[in-house]
Amino acid sequence: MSDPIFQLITEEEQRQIEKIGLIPSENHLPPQVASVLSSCLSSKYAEGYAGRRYYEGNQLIDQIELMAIGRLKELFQVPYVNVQPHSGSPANTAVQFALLNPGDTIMGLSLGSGGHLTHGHPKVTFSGKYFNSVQYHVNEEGRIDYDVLRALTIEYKPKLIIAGTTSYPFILDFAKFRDIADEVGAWLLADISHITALVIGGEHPSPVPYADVIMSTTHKTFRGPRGAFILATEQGLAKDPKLGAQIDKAIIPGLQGGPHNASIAGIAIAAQLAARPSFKIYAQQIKKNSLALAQSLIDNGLKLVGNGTENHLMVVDLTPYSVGLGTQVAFALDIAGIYANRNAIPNEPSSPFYPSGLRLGTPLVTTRGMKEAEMVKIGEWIAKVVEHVKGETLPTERLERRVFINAFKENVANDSYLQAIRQEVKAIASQFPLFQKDA
Ligand code: DSN
Repeated sequence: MSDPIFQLITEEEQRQIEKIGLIPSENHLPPQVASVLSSCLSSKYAEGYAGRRYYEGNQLIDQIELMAIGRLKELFQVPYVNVQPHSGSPANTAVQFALLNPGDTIMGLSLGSGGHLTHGHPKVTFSGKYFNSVQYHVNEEGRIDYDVLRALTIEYKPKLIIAGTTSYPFILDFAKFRDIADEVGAWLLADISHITALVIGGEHPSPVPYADVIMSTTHKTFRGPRGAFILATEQGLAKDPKLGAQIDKAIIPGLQGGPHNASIAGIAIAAQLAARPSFKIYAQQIKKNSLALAQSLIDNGLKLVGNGTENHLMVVDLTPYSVGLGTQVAFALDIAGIYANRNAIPNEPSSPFYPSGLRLGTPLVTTRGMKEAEMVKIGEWIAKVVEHVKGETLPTERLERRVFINAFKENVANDSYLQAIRQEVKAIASQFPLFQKDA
């Protein structure tokens, strides 16, 4: 009897085909990248770096890793690349390990303002526990206030400033970040994980002229395998010529063991695809789709944090209906065939676990080949689902919340209104392959 794992994978593929994915940090893999992930490269240990491994038999693995490095150097025009981080959090952690000593001050955007846990979340992460973390926040309009950031920088004199986001719908002004970091001689790390394709495609300003170090996951808009890379720029290396060696050492032996060779081969392939003219068109379409989806949501009566988007994502503010409605809306949308994620809004009046927002992004649907017409329709479906569940107010008593959410989930699981939308969604979604050639 075949292992039920294979049946579950088949069902998951069908789920992805029939539904519409709007999680801004996800993407569908190009077949060329997918094909190397299950290759013999996974069988090989290669601790160390090309030409200086701790295991024999790595002559070809060396060539693959060097090709990945060379392609990324060419793509971003940077002098140093490391492709070994297993994912984004280890990459961010390695940069901090390379640049800082325990107790040094770091500044990153708070999670509640759209930042990332590893950018110094004060309570639950390595970065918040081992360093003196001072977080900056967005203002009432949901935007980074660079004057406040400058004042905080001058007051706390961080050794590292991180410019990076996970649910921030606006352009990051890397030139301003550089100028502010220079006030106190701080390192500037740009975490471009979410916007990598936009940067490559010219749809978002590049941090290369400004940041000292840049990192990105490779499985989001970059459209590669799960993994990450770290880049050091000319100005970073000018500040400290040993910067690259420090980052290498922070990855191994500092933090990780053997590299994931199959992922590194996938990164090399993704980098080559990203250098093609069609990748620029893909990046443009991500943004066109994002603008079209945002407009459709607004036209259908929904409120967006900051009233719109300048990149691939947007956050719906559900507080006009009730505080803490994000979980109910995200769950009901999934029943209706649209998967997204609940998300905190700036100055969240509820909690990160039961937030009042919904984060939506267009990389997945763009890769499938969907365009503005589909975005208009998706916006209408989302508005209908919100309207349908907007009365499902989260209890204010903490202890009652879990019971309420469980009962809500049970009630809507077979809701006929949501099921009807699901059939409409399925009819459209099934017309688009997961990876549209040249999308
Ligand atoms: N988990 C990623 C995201 O969804 O944005 C960030 O690491």
